[in-house]
Amino acid sequence: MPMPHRTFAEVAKRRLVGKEGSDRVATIRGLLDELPGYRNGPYADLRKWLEGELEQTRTRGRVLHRDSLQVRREGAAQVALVGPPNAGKSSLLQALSEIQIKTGDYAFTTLRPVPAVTRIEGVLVQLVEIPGLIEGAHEDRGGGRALLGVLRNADAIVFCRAADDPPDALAVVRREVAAAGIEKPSLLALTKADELADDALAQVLEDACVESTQALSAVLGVSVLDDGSLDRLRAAIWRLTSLIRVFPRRGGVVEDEPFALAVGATVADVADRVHHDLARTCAGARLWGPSARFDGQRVGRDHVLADGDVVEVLTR
Ligand SMILES: Nc1nc2c(ncn2[C@@H]2O[C@H](COP(=O)(O)OP(=O)(O)OP(=O)(O)O)[C@@H](O)[C@H]2O)c(=O)[nH]1
Ligand SMILES: [Mg+2]
Repeated sequence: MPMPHRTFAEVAKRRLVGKEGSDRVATIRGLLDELPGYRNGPYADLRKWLEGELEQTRTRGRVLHRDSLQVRREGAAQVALVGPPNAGKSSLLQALSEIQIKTGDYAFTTLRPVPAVTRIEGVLVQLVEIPGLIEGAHEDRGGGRALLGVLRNADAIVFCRAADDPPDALAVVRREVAAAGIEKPSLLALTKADELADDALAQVLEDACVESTQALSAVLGVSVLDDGSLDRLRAAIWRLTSLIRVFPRRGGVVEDEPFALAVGATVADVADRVHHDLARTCAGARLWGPSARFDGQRVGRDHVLADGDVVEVLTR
């Protein structure tokens, strides 16, 4: 004698509460097995409902899986390289870091976000190449939702476009980023600058500055063959992060590795970086550098620091 269909429905709902993924799939399969095999009537309706649940659970699983391309953060900031296929993103990533990655003279060489760490101004910054943003990406074309998800997580964006490509080569990508509601500090790198003569490049730079008035903090030409241009790009990326470097001084010795702190950071924040306990006992600091009025100035714990300051924390 089968369980009355109303009871069955109650039992099924109760068993599914709080279950997700493979657990939910297994529970639904079990219920389907228990269900009497009538082709019509209330049991058939229950079967249809359970089969629908099964399909939905599987889709949710796939979406969850595809949306989790997330790149593990490293370093003080994460900066995304975004641009049309073949813009030279991988080449830049490689030139700015130590990784070996595939570059190619054809579109879509890179298929997944690729992270690499670079040292800028003595601080480690993570760069991530976001490949393959195509028209309709914000509606998940080409797996765009997951890629945009990675971008959403970044602190800043370097838009890349080959200097000898038409200006609208980047338009699609910028539209998709905007349509996804992503706004970050950003700059435009006109790549492969070596492919153009100086005056042609100057013209492209000027045009790009005029066209992209919105939300670009810098436009610069770069070439992986020109170290000077890469240094300028590094400096511009650093400014995008809105971080300052503060060098701790201990026992009269300035450390090589600066702390990267948010603009507005105080002496107390430095103390906290050294050690949480130090944040409590910190009475102020001796200070050298841009925010000091003179070398070794005594300042309080609330003193706001500037990029390049050297700080020796004093305790009570
Ligand atoms: N002359 C010159 N060629 C470059 C420069 N940077 C990249 N290239 C060339 O441009 C082509 C594409 O470079 P990639 O770095 O693979 O471009 P990408 O944007 O990563 O491309 P996808 O991953 O396919 O989207 C390659 O043939 C590179 O050698 C540059 O500064 N100067
Ligand atoms: Mg690439």
